[in-house]
Amino acid sequence: MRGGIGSGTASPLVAVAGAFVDRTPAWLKDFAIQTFGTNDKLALLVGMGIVLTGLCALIGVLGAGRARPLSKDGEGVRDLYIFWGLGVFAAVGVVGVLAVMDRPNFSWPDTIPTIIGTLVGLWTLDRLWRRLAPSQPEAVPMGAGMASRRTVLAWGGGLTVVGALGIAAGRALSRAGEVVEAARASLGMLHVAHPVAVPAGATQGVTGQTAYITPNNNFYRIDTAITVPQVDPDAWRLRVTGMVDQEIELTFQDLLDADLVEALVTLTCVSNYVGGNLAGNAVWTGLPVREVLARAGVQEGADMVLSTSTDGFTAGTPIEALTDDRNALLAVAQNGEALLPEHGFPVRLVVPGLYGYVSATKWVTELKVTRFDQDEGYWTPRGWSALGPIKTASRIDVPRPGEPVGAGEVVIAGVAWAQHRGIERVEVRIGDGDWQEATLAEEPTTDSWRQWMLTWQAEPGEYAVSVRATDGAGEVQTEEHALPAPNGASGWHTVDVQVR
Ligand SMILES: Nc1nc2c(c(=O)[nH]1)N[C@H]1C(S)=C(S)[C@@H](COP(=O)(O)O)O[C@H]1N2
Ligand SMILES: [Mo]
Repeated sequence: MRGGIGSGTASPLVAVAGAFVDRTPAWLKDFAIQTFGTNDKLALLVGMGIVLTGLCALIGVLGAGRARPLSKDGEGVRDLYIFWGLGVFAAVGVVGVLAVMDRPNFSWPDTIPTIIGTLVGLWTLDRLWRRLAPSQPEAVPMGAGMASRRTVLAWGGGLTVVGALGIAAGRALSRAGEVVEAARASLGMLHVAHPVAVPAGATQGVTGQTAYITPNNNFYRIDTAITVPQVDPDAWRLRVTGMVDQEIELTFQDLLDADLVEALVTLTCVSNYVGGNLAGNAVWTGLPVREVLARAGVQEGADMVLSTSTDGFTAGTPIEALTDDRNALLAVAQNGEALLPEHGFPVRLVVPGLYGYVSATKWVTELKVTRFDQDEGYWTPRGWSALGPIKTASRIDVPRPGEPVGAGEVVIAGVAWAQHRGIERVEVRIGDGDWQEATLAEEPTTDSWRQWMLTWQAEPGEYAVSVRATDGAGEVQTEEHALPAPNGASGWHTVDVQVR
């Protein structure tokens, strides 16, 4: 996968967006996720579109030499405008090439489309502008401007068609998406040594309460990838490198042939706000990471595994979380189905108890055994903590804020999580009343969230309803309010409920 031609990013737009994401500081990532949620990438592309349109307008104005000539020598001034117009266009092209070179797995052929596009654009603009710019401005006959405009439109239309054909040809040539679809579909029954069954008691079934298992197509998605990596499982390799007795390499088939285990694990994003929904629960099928690390032989002094994705993302995970008895998996399936491409097909990491940014590498291709004083994960130099244990959290799903309820019996319900420590108690406070203990659903494992509910005899009025959880170690969820950066939000989720 590494260094292979075509595994880099050839599209200048995608490359610039990717390079931008890589340089996003913590506060901006935070803002983007809070403002745009999972549409943050779309927002970025729209923003880029606006900037590009502005630049094109500038290039157009410059090239057409609309500004009043500064001297009698109109022709010279026009040449100057054309020079600057082409200059700005070339600069945009250079930025595109630099961004393509900045991308993971870069190889020189990736720059070809951007270079050709820029050269064709420069040549076309130059020809157009020279047609528009007659050498004797006063000798332009009436109506000549109209003819020129028609010419410009014809050229513009022609180029648009050529561009569209180019994109279509590119799509047809890259069959990656189809290969991945076929591979996902052909992944049959997995050989699972330790299956899990979800007990019925894990679900309380209150209307509006978060489902215990999150459907795959409804699972939150957070990553830095502008386009979803399409990784052919036949070409996929996992390399285990660094402080090991012997480097090893696994194929996808090696994984499928191993004794796979199933585990219920709730993933959570460090960017989740109090009450937010960047968390999801699934049954994951995979090979315990500790078995792979044992095969390679971890050397004395290592304290971190740096996992790397095809897209260049990395996560630094404390080695004990990957070698102790918890279900840290190289996962190949989510809720019994091959991973979706956006959730890491063919293989991703899932580690109970740690936020995704330090553990849940999707499209994972390398595990480097190393030390925290020698390596750091993707988000660490961008203002996020090197360590990311998940903070105890609880959320009120119903009643929803802004949806008044009738007086009488009202069910307050939600979920709480403290992965790998478990949830021991959930309490609810209504208005300035006492904390009341909620009823907990069954907890099949401490690694997943736990549903809770409380029935309330509500009288008309306005109430602030708060929730707090106590983890398996007896630690009460802190009231102290913290924003997501640098190591996760904290504070009690409070909802204003209106009873009529
Ligand atoms: N390759 C890659 N893996 C990644 C990320 C990423 O940006 N790139 N983001 C991580 C983060 S921040 C989270 S919270 C989880 C989210 O996993 P999901 O999108 O399957 O919910 O993936 C993790 N794995
Ligand atoms: Mo995340």
